Amino acid sequence: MGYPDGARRAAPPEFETSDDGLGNRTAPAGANASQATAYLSTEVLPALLSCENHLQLLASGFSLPMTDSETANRWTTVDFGDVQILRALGFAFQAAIRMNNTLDTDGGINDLLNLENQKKFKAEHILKLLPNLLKRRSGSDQRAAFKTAVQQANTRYQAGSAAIRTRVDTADNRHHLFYIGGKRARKEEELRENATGISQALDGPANWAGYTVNLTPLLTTATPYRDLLPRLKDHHAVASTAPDPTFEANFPGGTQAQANQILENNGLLFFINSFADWAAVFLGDQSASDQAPDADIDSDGFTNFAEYVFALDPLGASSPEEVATQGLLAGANPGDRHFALTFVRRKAPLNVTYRVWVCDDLTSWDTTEAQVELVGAPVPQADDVMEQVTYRLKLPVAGLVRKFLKVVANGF
Ligand SMILES: [Ca+2]
Repeated sequence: MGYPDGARRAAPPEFETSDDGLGNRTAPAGANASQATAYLSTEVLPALLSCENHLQLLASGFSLPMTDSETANRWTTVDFGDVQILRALGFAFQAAIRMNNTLDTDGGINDLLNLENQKKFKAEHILKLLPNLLKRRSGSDQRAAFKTAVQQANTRYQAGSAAIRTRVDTADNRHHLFYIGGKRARKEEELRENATGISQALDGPANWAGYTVNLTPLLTTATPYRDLLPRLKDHHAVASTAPDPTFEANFPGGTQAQANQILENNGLLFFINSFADWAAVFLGDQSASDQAPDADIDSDGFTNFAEYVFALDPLGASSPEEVATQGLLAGANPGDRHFALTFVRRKAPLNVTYRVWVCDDLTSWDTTEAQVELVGAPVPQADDVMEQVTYRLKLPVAGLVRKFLKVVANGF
Protein backbone atom coordinates (compact mmCIF):
# COMPACT_ATOMS: atom_id res chain seq x y z
CA MET A 1 0.00 0.00 0.00
CA GLY A 2 3.00 2.28 0.38
CA TYR A 3 3.84 5.22 -1.81
CA PRO A 4 6.33 4.42 -4.60
CA ASP A 5 9.68 6.15 -4.36
CA GLY A 6 8.73 8.86 -6.84
CA ALA A 7 5.82 9.95 -4.69
CA ARG A 8 7.78 9.91 -1.46
CA ARG A 9 10.39 12.25 -2.81
CA ALA A 10 9.32 15.72 -3.85
CA ALA A 11 12.71 16.33 -5.45
CA PRO A 12 15.57 14.16 -6.67
CA PRO A 13 18.77 14.18 -4.57
CA GLU A 14 20.53 16.72 -6.78
CA PHE A 15 17.78 19.26 -6.04
CA GLU A 16 17.79 18.84 -2.27
CA THR A 17 18.92 22.01 -0.56
CA SER A 18 22.30 21.95 1.10
CA ASP A 19 23.82 24.00 3.88
CA ASP A 20 26.50 26.65 3.45
CA GLY A 21 28.06 25.74 6.80
CA LEU A 22 26.49 28.74 8.53
CA GLY A 23 23.05 27.23 8.79
CA ASN A 24 21.82 28.90 5.61
CA ARG A 25 20.24 26.70 3.00
CA THR A 26 21.53 27.09 -0.51
CA ALA A 27 20.33 25.77 -3.82
CA PRO A 28 22.81 23.46 -5.55
CA ALA A 29 24.62 24.99 -8.51
CA GLY A 30 22.63 24.55 -11.69
CA ALA A 31 19.33 23.67 -10.04
CA ASN A 32 16.45 25.64 -11.46
CA ALA A 33 12.71 25.75 -11.31
CA SER A 34 12.22 24.33 -14.81
CA GLN A 35 14.04 21.12 -13.88
CA ALA A 36 12.09 20.78 -10.66
CA THR A 37 8.80 21.35 -12.48
CA ALA A 38 9.70 18.76 -15.10
CA TYR A 39 10.63 16.23 -12.42
CA LEU A 40 7.36 16.80 -10.58
CA SER A 41 5.45 16.25 -13.82
CA THR A 42 7.30 13.26 -15.22
CA GLU A 43 8.15 11.37 -12.02
CA VAL A 44 6.05 12.46 -9.07
CA LEU A 45 2.69 13.05 -10.75
CA PRO A 46 2.46 9.58 -12.40
CA ALA A 47 3.44 8.00 -9.08
CA LEU A 48 0.68 9.90 -7.30
CA LEU A 49 -1.88 8.81 -9.91
CA SER A 50 -0.71 5.22 -9.51
CA CYS A 51 -1.06 5.49 -5.73
CA GLU A 52 -4.59 6.75 -6.07
CA ASN A 53 -5.47 3.67 -8.11
CA HIS A 54 -4.04 1.46 -5.36
CA LEU A 55 -5.87 3.25 -2.59
CA GLN A 56 -9.39 3.04 -3.95
CA LEU A 57 -11.43 0.96 -1.52
CA LEU A 58 -14.93 -0.38 -1.51
CA ALA A 59 -14.91 -1.73 2.04
CA SER A 60 -15.17 0.74 4.89
CA GLY A 61 -15.41 -1.36 8.05
CA PHE A 62 -11.88 -2.65 8.40
CA SER A 63 -9.01 -1.98 10.77
CA LEU A 64 -5.58 -3.18 9.71
CA PRO A 65 -2.63 -3.29 12.13
CA MET A 66 0.61 -2.85 10.22
CA THR A 67 3.89 -4.54 11.08
CA ASP A 68 7.03 -2.53 11.67
CA SER A 69 8.44 -3.66 8.33
CA GLU A 70 5.35 -2.40 6.51
CA THR A 71 5.54 1.15 7.83
CA ALA A 72 8.14 3.57 9.06
CA ASN A 73 6.27 3.91 12.38
CA ARG A 74 5.68 1.33 15.07
CA TRP A 75 2.20 0.05 15.91
CA THR A 76 0.48 1.80 13.08
CA THR A 77 -3.12 0.88 12.41
CA VAL A 78 -4.88 1.80 9.22
CA ASP A 79 -8.61 1.94 8.57
CA PHE A 80 -10.97 3.43 5.99
CA GLY A 81 -10.54 6.94 7.42
CA ASP A 82 -6.73 6.80 7.23
CA VAL A 83 -6.84 5.67 3.62
CA GLN A 84 -9.17 8.52 2.69
CA ILE A 85 -6.80 11.04 4.27
CA LEU A 86 -3.89 9.47 2.35
CA ARG A 87 -5.88 9.86 -0.83
CA ALA A 88 -6.69 13.47 0.07
CA LEU A 89 -2.98 14.20 0.55
CA GLY A 90 -2.23 12.62 -2.80
CA PHE A 91 -4.83 14.81 -4.52
CA ALA A 92 -3.58 17.90 -2.69
CA PHE A 93 -0.08 17.20 -3.94
CA GLN A 94 -1.44 16.67 -7.44
CA ALA A 95 -3.17 20.05 -7.20
CA ALA A 96 0.11 21.68 -6.16
CA ILE A 97 1.90 20.13 -9.15
CA ARG A 98 -0.87 21.26 -11.51
CA MET A 99 -0.59 24.82 -10.22
CA ASN A 100 3.20 24.70 -10.38
CA ASN A 101 2.92 23.68 -14.03
CA THR A 102 0.49 26.50 -14.66
CA LEU A 103 2.61 29.21 -13.08
CA ASP A 104 5.95 30.39 -14.37
CA THR A 105 8.09 29.67 -11.34
CA ASP A 106 11.40 30.33 -13.02
CA GLY A 107 11.80 33.43 -10.88
CA GLY A 108 14.61 31.70 -9.08
CA ILE A 109 15.01 29.16 -6.33
CA ASN A 110 18.08 31.02 -5.09
CA ASP A 111 16.15 34.24 -4.65
CA LEU A 112 13.55 32.50 -2.53
CA LEU A 113 16.18 30.77 -0.44
CA ASN A 114 18.04 34.03 0.07
CA LEU A 115 14.87 35.68 1.29
CA GLU A 116 14.31 32.86 3.75
CA ASN A 117 17.91 33.06 4.96
CA GLN A 118 17.53 36.81 5.48
CA LYS A 119 14.30 36.21 7.41
CA LYS A 120 12.52 38.24 4.75
CA PHE A 121 10.18 35.55 3.51
CA LYS A 122 7.24 37.94 3.51
CA ALA A 123 4.87 38.92 0.78
CA GLU A 124 6.23 42.41 0.24
CA HIS A 125 9.75 41.10 -0.37
CA ILE A 126 8.67 38.11 -2.46
CA LEU A 127 6.50 40.27 -4.68
CA LYS A 128 9.22 42.85 -5.04
CA LEU A 129 11.99 40.39 -5.82
CA LEU A 130 10.01 38.12 -8.09
CA PRO A 131 7.61 40.15 -10.20
CA ASN A 132 7.03 37.14 -12.44
CA LEU A 133 6.34 34.64 -9.70
CA LEU A 134 2.60 34.62 -10.34
CA LYS A 135 2.81 34.88 -14.11
CA ARG A 136 1.34 31.91 -15.91
CA ARG A 137 3.55 29.67 -18.00
CA SER A 138 2.78 29.92 -21.68
CA GLY A 139 1.06 26.83 -23.12
CA SER A 140 0.82 24.99 -19.80
CA ASP A 141 -2.54 25.91 -18.35
CA GLN A 142 -3.54 23.10 -15.97
CA ARG A 143 -6.07 25.06 -13.98
CA ALA A 144 -8.94 22.68 -14.84
CA ALA A 145 -6.93 19.71 -13.53
CA PHE A 146 -6.00 21.80 -10.49
CA LYS A 147 -9.66 22.37 -9.71
CA THR A 148 -10.48 18.66 -10.08
CA ALA A 149 -7.61 17.68 -7.81
CA VAL A 150 -8.57 20.22 -5.13
CA GLN A 151 -12.18 19.06 -5.13
CA GLN A 152 -11.17 15.40 -5.03
CA ALA A 153 -8.84 16.17 -2.14
CA ASN A 154 -11.70 17.82 -0.28
CA THR A 155 -14.12 14.97 -0.93
CA ARG A 156 -11.59 12.40 0.33
CA TYR A 157 -10.59 14.55 3.26
CA GLN A 158 -14.18 15.10 4.45
CA ALA A 159 -14.90 11.36 4.18
CA GLY A 160 -11.71 10.47 6.03
CA SER A 161 -12.26 13.06 8.71
CA ALA A 162 -15.85 11.94 9.29
CA ALA A 163 -14.75 8.32 9.67
CA ILE A 164 -11.89 9.19 12.00
CA ARG A 165 -14.06 11.43 14.20
CA THR A 166 -16.53 8.61 14.79
CA ARG A 167 -13.80 6.31 16.08
CA VAL A 168 -14.00 5.44 19.76
CA ASP A 169 -11.16 7.43 21.34
CA THR A 170 -9.08 4.69 22.95
CA ALA A 171 -5.34 4.46 23.49
CA ASP A 172 -5.19 1.88 20.71
CA ASN A 173 -6.96 4.17 18.30
CA ARG A 174 -4.27 6.79 18.80
CA HIS A 175 -1.92 4.45 16.97
CA HIS A 176 -3.81 5.13 13.79
CA LEU A 177 -1.96 6.75 10.94
CA PHE A 178 -4.17 9.82 11.39
CA TYR A 179 -5.79 10.87 14.63
CA ILE A 180 -8.19 13.74 15.24
CA GLY A 181 -9.04 14.64 18.78
CA GLY A 182 -7.95 16.52 21.85
CA LYS A 183 -6.33 19.86 21.10
CA ARG A 184 -6.23 19.12 17.38
CA ALA A 185 -10.01 18.95 17.08
CA ARG A 186 -10.54 22.71 16.83
CA LYS A 187 -7.79 23.21 14.25
CA GLU A 188 -9.10 20.28 12.28
CA GLU A 189 -12.58 21.77 12.23
CA GLU A 190 -11.12 24.97 10.73
CA LEU A 191 -9.21 22.92 8.18
CA ARG A 192 -12.39 21.09 7.20
CA GLU A 193 -14.32 24.35 6.80
CA ASN A 194 -11.54 25.93 4.76
CA ALA A 195 -11.26 22.86 2.52
CA THR A 196 -15.01 22.96 1.91
CA GLY A 197 -14.93 26.72 1.32
CA ILE A 198 -12.14 26.54 -1.26
CA SER A 199 -13.67 23.53 -2.97
CA GLN A 200 -17.11 25.15 -3.29
CA ALA A 201 -15.69 28.54 -4.29
CA LEU A 202 -14.06 26.85 -7.30
CA ASP A 203 -17.62 26.23 -8.56
CA GLY A 204 -18.96 29.74 -7.88
CA PRO A 205 -19.72 32.15 -5.04
CA ALA A 206 -19.47 30.32 -1.72
CA ASN A 207 -19.12 31.11 1.94
CA TRP A 208 -15.55 30.87 3.07
CA ALA A 209 -14.52 32.07 6.53
CA GLY A 210 -17.49 34.41 6.73
CA TYR A 211 -17.00 36.00 3.32
CA THR A 212 -18.50 35.32 -0.07
CA VAL A 213 -15.67 34.13 -2.27
CA ASN A 214 -15.79 33.10 -5.92
CA LEU A 215 -12.65 31.44 -7.25
CA THR A 216 -14.00 30.63 -10.71
CA PRO A 217 -12.51 33.80 -12.28
CA LEU A 218 -9.07 32.62 -11.15
CA LEU A 219 -9.56 29.47 -13.21
CA THR A 220 -10.25 31.36 -16.40
CA THR A 221 -8.87 34.88 -16.13
CA ALA A 222 -6.23 36.00 -18.58
CA THR A 223 -5.04 38.61 -16.06
CA PRO A 224 -1.73 37.70 -14.42
CA TYR A 225 -2.36 36.75 -10.79
CA ARG A 226 0.29 39.26 -9.83
CA ASP A 227 -2.03 42.04 -10.99
CA LEU A 228 -4.70 40.94 -8.53
CA LEU A 229 -2.42 41.59 -5.58
CA PRO A 230 -1.30 44.91 -4.12
CA ARG A 231 1.16 46.73 -6.31
CA LEU A 232 4.23 47.87 -4.48
CA LYS A 233 6.17 49.94 -6.96
CA ASP A 234 3.74 51.26 -9.48
CA HIS A 235 3.18 54.92 -9.95
CA HIS A 236 0.30 56.11 -7.76
CA ALA A 237 0.15 52.75 -5.99
CA VAL A 238 0.89 52.25 -2.35
CA ALA A 239 1.54 49.05 -0.50
CA SER A 240 -1.77 48.93 1.32
CA THR A 241 -3.74 48.98 -1.89
CA ALA A 242 -5.32 46.18 -3.83
CA PRO A 243 -6.02 47.32 -7.39
CA ASP A 244 -9.56 46.02 -7.55
CA PRO A 245 -11.53 45.41 -4.34
CA THR A 246 -13.38 42.49 -5.88
CA PHE A 247 -10.20 40.89 -7.25
CA GLU A 248 -11.89 40.44 -10.61
CA ALA A 249 -15.07 39.22 -8.89
CA ASN A 250 -13.27 36.64 -6.78
CA PHE A 251 -14.51 38.56 -3.75
CA PRO A 252 -18.03 39.59 -4.79
CA GLY A 253 -19.55 42.26 -2.61
CA GLY A 254 -16.26 42.74 -0.81
CA THR A 255 -14.93 46.20 -0.07
CA GLN A 256 -11.38 47.41 -0.43
CA ALA A 257 -11.10 47.73 3.35
CA GLN A 258 -12.22 44.11 3.85
CA ALA A 259 -9.84 42.88 1.17
CA ASN A 260 -6.97 44.78 2.76
CA GLN A 261 -7.87 43.45 6.21
CA ILE A 262 -7.93 39.83 5.03
CA LEU A 263 -4.60 40.29 3.24
CA GLU A 264 -3.11 41.89 6.34
CA ASN A 265 -4.42 39.14 8.63
CA ASN A 266 -2.70 36.60 6.43
CA GLY A 267 0.59 38.45 6.33
CA LEU A 268 0.09 39.34 2.68
CA LEU A 269 -0.10 43.07 3.13
CA PHE A 270 2.40 45.51 4.46
CA PHE A 271 0.74 48.60 5.87
CA ILE A 272 2.55 51.89 5.64
CA ASN A 273 2.20 53.99 8.75
CA SER A 274 5.29 56.19 8.56
CA PHE A 275 7.93 57.53 6.21
CA ALA A 276 10.28 54.78 7.46
CA ASP A 277 7.74 52.08 6.48
CA TRP A 278 7.32 53.65 3.07
CA ALA A 279 11.06 54.11 2.51
CA ALA A 280 11.72 50.47 3.42
CA VAL A 281 9.44 49.34 0.59
CA PHE A 282 9.99 51.98 -2.07
CA LEU A 283 13.60 53.01 -1.43
CA GLY A 284 15.03 49.82 0.05
CA ASP A 285 17.37 49.33 -2.90
CA GLN A 286 18.73 52.88 -2.85
CA SER A 287 21.86 54.22 -1.17
CA ALA A 288 21.56 55.63 2.34
CA SER A 289 21.80 59.23 1.09
CA ASP A 290 19.10 58.61 -1.52
CA GLN A 291 16.81 57.22 1.18
CA ALA A 292 16.91 60.50 3.12
CA PRO A 293 13.59 62.38 3.47
CA ASP A 294 14.99 65.44 1.68
CA ALA A 295 16.62 63.55 -1.22
CA ASP A 296 15.09 63.82 -4.69
CA ILE A 297 16.23 60.78 -6.66
CA ASP A 298 14.15 61.46 -9.77
CA SER A 299 14.86 65.21 -9.73
CA ASP A 300 11.19 66.10 -10.08
CA GLY A 301 11.20 68.71 -7.33
CA PHE A 302 9.40 66.45 -4.88
CA THR A 303 11.57 65.31 -2.00
CA ASN A 304 11.21 61.71 -0.88
CA PHE A 305 9.09 62.94 2.00
CA ALA A 306 6.79 64.76 -0.42
CA GLU A 307 6.59 61.65 -2.61
CA TYR A 308 5.54 59.75 0.51
CA VAL A 309 2.87 62.15 1.76
CA PHE A 310 1.29 62.39 -1.71
CA ALA A 311 1.82 58.67 -2.59
CA LEU A 312 3.96 59.44 -5.65
CA ASP A 313 6.60 57.33 -7.32
CA PRO A 314 10.00 58.40 -5.90
CA LEU A 315 11.83 56.85 -8.86
CA GLY A 316 9.72 58.36 -11.65
CA ALA A 317 9.19 62.06 -12.18
CA SER A 318 5.84 63.45 -11.03
CA SER A 319 4.25 66.79 -11.74
CA PRO A 320 2.47 69.12 -9.27
CA GLU A 321 -0.77 68.64 -11.23
CA GLU A 322 -0.89 65.04 -10.02
CA VAL A 323 -1.12 66.29 -6.45
CA ALA A 324 -3.08 69.54 -6.54
CA THR A 325 -5.29 71.55 -8.85
CA GLN A 326 -6.68 75.03 -8.50
CA GLY A 327 -10.03 76.48 -9.44
CA LEU A 328 -12.81 78.89 -8.66
CA LEU A 329 -15.81 77.73 -6.62
CA ALA A 330 -19.17 79.34 -6.06
CA GLY A 331 -19.66 80.72 -2.58
CA ALA A 332 -22.58 81.11 -0.20
CA ASN A 333 -23.62 84.42 -1.76
CA PRO A 334 -24.92 84.39 -5.34
CA GLY A 335 -22.25 85.51 -7.78
CA ASP A 336 -19.39 85.04 -5.34
CA ARG A 337 -16.46 83.00 -6.49
CA HIS A 338 -13.72 81.66 -4.23
CA PHE A 339 -10.22 80.60 -5.09
CA ALA A 340 -9.88 76.87 -4.21
CA LEU A 341 -7.12 74.32 -3.96
CA THR A 342 -7.86 70.59 -4.35
CA PHE A 343 -5.28 67.98 -3.36
CA VAL A 344 -4.92 64.38 -2.24
CA ARG A 345 -3.59 63.38 1.15
CA ARG A 346 -3.10 60.17 3.07
CA LYS A 347 -6.08 59.24 5.21
CA ALA A 348 -5.87 59.29 8.99
CA PRO A 349 -4.62 57.79 11.18
CA LEU A 350 -1.19 58.90 10.13
CA ASN A 351 1.55 60.87 11.81
CA VAL A 352 1.43 63.53 9.12
CA THR A 353 -0.52 66.78 9.18
CA TYR A 354 -1.44 68.69 6.03
CA ARG A 355 -2.05 72.42 6.26
CA VAL A 356 -2.94 74.99 3.67
CA TRP A 357 -0.81 78.12 3.94
CA VAL A 358 -1.89 81.47 2.43
CA CYS A 359 0.26 84.34 1.29
CA ASP A 360 -0.07 87.68 -0.51
CA ASP A 361 3.56 88.16 -1.59
CA LEU A 362 5.25 84.71 -1.57
CA THR A 363 7.20 85.89 1.46
CA SER A 364 5.05 86.06 4.58
CA TRP A 365 2.91 82.95 4.83
CA ASP A 366 -0.18 82.73 7.03
CA THR A 367 0.11 79.26 8.55
CA THR A 368 -2.99 79.47 10.75
CA GLU A 369 -5.54 78.32 8.14
CA ALA A 370 -7.71 81.22 9.35
CA GLN A 371 -8.22 82.42 5.76
CA VAL A 372 -9.33 79.05 4.36
CA GLU A 373 -12.09 76.53 4.92
CA LEU A 374 -12.62 72.88 3.95
CA VAL A 375 -15.28 72.44 1.26
CA GLY A 376 -17.48 69.42 1.87
CA ALA A 377 -16.22 66.13 3.25
CA PRO A 378 -12.97 64.48 2.15
CA VAL A 379 -13.53 62.14 -0.80
CA PRO A 380 -11.98 58.69 -0.22
CA GLN A 381 -9.99 57.50 -3.21
CA ALA A 382 -10.41 54.05 -4.72
CA ASP A 383 -7.19 52.83 -3.14
CA ASP A 384 -8.59 53.18 0.40
CA VAL A 385 -5.40 55.01 1.33
CA MET A 386 -5.72 58.52 -0.05
CA GLU A 387 -8.51 61.07 0.11
CA GLN A 388 -9.14 64.19 -1.91
CA VAL A 389 -9.89 67.46 -0.14
CA THR A 390 -10.72 70.96 -1.34
CA TYR A 391 -9.93 74.13 0.59
CA ARG A 392 -11.13 77.54 -0.50
CA LEU A 393 -10.40 81.08 0.58
CA LYS A 394 -13.14 82.40 2.83
CA LEU A 395 -13.10 85.77 1.03
CA PRO A 396 -14.44 85.88 -2.54
CA VAL A 397 -11.99 86.74 -5.29
CA ALA A 398 -13.72 90.04 -6.01
CA GLY A 399 -11.77 92.63 -4.08
CA LEU A 400 -8.65 90.51 -3.64
CA VAL A 401 -5.48 91.59 -5.40
CA ARG A 402 -3.65 88.31 -5.26
CA LYS A 403 -3.40 85.25 -3.02
CA PHE A 404 -1.10 82.25 -3.09
CA LEU A 405 -1.99 78.90 -1.49
CA LYS A 406 0.25 75.95 -0.81
CA VAL A 407 -0.02 72.61 0.94
CA VAL A 408 2.51 71.93 3.67
CA ALA A 409 2.89 68.45 5.17
CA ASN A 410 4.73 67.76 8.40
CA GLY A 411 5.30 64.63 10.39
CA PHE A 412 7.16 61.37 10.03
CA1 LIG B 1 11.40 63.10 -6.32
